[in-house]
Amino acid sequence: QEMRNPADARDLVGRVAWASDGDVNAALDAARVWDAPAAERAEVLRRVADLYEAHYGELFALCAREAGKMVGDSVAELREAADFLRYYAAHAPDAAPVGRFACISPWNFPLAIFTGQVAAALAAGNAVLAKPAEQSPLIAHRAVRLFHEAGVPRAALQLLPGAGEVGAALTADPRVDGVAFTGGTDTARRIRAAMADNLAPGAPLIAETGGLNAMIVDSTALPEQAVQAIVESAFQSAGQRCSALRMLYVQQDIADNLLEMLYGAMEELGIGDPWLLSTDVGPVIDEASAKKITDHCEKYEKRGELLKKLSIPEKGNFVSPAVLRVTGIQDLKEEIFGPVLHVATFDAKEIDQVVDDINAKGYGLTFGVHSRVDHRVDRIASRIKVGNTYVNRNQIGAIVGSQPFGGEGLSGTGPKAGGPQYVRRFMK
Ligand code: UN1
Repeated sequence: QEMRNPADARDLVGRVAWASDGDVNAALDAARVWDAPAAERAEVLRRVADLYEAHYGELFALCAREAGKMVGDSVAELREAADFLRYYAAHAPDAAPVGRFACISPWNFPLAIFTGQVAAALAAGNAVLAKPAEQSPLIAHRAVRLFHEAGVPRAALQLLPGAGEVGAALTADPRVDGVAFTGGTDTARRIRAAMADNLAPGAPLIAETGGLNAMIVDSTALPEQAVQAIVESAFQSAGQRCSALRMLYVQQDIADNLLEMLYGAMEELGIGDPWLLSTDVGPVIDEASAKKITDHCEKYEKRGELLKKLSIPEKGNFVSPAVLRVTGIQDLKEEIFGPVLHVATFDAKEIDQVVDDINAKGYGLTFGVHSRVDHRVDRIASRIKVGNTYVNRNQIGAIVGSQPFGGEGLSGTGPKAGGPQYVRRFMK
């Protein structure tokens, strides 16, 4: 299978052979838990972090060429991956591991989340079967080579690149003892069902899934700060983060001014080749994704509810960052994984109702609030049901160790990644 650059299909990044059923079977037979002492495992994981940092140029290039990541995002990606390695190394327990762990990771953080799952499972001494997203196997392959170079035994970490079939084969095989998964809520449900049918009762599933993340901006918010936070939360990484802002509520008294300022800020975004330092918004991951996002926006445009759209390069999987008008979060049927922001206004008296509407969707990943009234912030934050609440800042880019990341409800099982409970879930 050829892997091509999402910004420019002429750029052939590399080739990958998918794992067959026979490969999955052989890997499960060969898998052995990593029975080195905890201190030694921790030492090796810290060495992986050092190797990642030493190979930064190559990893940035793979992030850009295989996953369409702009330079700032690639730097954050490597930073987070190294942080996960060192943080979980610091939590490596002298206790029995669960056993064979399947780690199924997404393309939107092809190094960071891939590394986070694998590092936690290895810190606890598990045998890992790593299945990266089919859109980003080359980065995962380079990462696994660096794990092995640092001293992780080959039988403790095996790479199984492939599409859904490989994940399905792993999660339905009784030789697997636990699963870590980041991706869509529907896939998580299928994994849970397959595990219930085939794995030992009590096999852990650690799932981090989607969200319909909202932000509330009230009339006391500092507009310049709110606008910067909105632009970053909705459009950075081309909106391809499960933490990204999808649904903005602006108090109607300030809406006209705030939205005018937002459209002006959007005009300043550089959209294009992620390898250029001038680029703020790169392509989306593939054609199928671009089509789904574009179709969604066209539906709103036909109804006269497209408020703002930017122009984009003609070639490559680019979609226009856009702002769409809705009456509220109840209008959103599903997570649109791209640079698309839905906006509604609210009257000051309705603020509790807005929070109830957000909670009623059943997701619970990130939430943002901009206000200079402390008691209002406290009331909203205490009523909203999400994993991560951000006040007067953007709502993406959780920092390992200080901002454990993860949701509740339809957004995930916990424990939070980059938090003190995470590695425990990989222990028996
Ligand atoms: C995801 O997009 O799959 O805080 C979750 C953040 C990241 C999100 C990761 N840790 O933006």
